[in-house]
Amino acid sequence: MKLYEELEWRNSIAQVSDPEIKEVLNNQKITFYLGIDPTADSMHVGHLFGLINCRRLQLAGHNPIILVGGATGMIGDPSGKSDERNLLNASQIDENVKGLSKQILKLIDAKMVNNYDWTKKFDVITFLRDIGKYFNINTMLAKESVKSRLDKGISYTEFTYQVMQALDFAHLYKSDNCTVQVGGTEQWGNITAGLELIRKQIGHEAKAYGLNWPLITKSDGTKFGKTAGGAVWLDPKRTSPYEFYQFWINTPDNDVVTYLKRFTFLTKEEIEQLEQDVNDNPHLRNAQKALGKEVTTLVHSEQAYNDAVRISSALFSGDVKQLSADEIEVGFKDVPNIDITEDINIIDALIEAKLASRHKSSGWNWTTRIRPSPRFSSR
Ligand code: 383
Repeated sequence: MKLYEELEWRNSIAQVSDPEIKEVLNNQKITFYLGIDPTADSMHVGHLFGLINCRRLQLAGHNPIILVGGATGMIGDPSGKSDERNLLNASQIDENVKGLSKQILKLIDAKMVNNYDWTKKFDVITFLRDIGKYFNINTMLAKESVKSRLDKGISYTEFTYQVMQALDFAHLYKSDNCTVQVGGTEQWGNITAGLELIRKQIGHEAKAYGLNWPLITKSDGTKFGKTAGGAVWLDPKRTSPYEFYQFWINTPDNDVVTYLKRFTFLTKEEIEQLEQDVNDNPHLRNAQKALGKEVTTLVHSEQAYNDAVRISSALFSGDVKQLSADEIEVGFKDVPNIDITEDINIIDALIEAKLASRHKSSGWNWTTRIRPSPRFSSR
């Protein structure tokens, strides 16, 4: 399978700026980039999908650049956001750039750039005269990221974001002959702003392309990448490898095959085999186990994966004696718990931990209904 067909098979292409990109990706060697804003000091599983896609392009011979947005992070991308963002301060952004860069390099051997390096040189007059003139307000207003905010309001700061991202693409096109920008679907407006700027600055002979991958959806309609404990982060201090593993292991049967395609480097044959297994032996959860193994090993390590499996099966069988105190704490993090400071009877303890609820049945009799505690998945 050629690269483009493989990306399609892996449900990893939502739209492209020009069908010609298929020929470019399948038969040429190009430089492409993905941008990540330093809004936190860690990436989450949504970013992981992007980096895995970049890795697929790299394995097929293309040359990746990962841009960390030291400049754009100061502005705030309105794309996909219904509210104005709070501005982050410069030292926070510096910290975040460091955290992200370390994580990125662990996943992909890419050239890393920071758009602060070329954006900082602009003064207001140069920016408005040399760059602003290329942008048409009607086009800018028509971008989904702006249009969807017109009722609620959007600051001039966030409105300008698309110009900043466009500048980056034009800069990398010139400095590195970077001809493709990739990103999730909500980045379409920013990516096409860059394509337009390149055409206006360089001319119609300029060959540049945009590629979007789809937003990951879940069959039950809930948001991908969130658990009861919040977002699923790549930083083991935010989301332990055990929780990370549990997240993948708990993938519903309806989603597991597309996640295997999107998040692992298993081959088509291996995934088709697992798909067969979901149909024939769903109770064995072999596809979920393979998914948990591949992604946990990729992001953390084989050791972390082995530990996660051990914690999971100890908790499932109830044999917690074999776990260390730290492992028990990790395993019980999202389980209702209370601190017991003084004598408390078991019923009150269960109620306080929200494992049971008290309800009035009749007259003076209070009864306690015990709800089943959240299940651990052994697998
Ligand atoms: C900044 C400057 C550029 C090119 C891109 C950027 C960042 C971009 C953005 N991206 C998201 C982020 O940083 O905000 N404006 O969190 C996410 N990406 C990728 C992918 C995704 C997007 O980093 O869909 C998920 O991970 O595009 O939400 O010159």
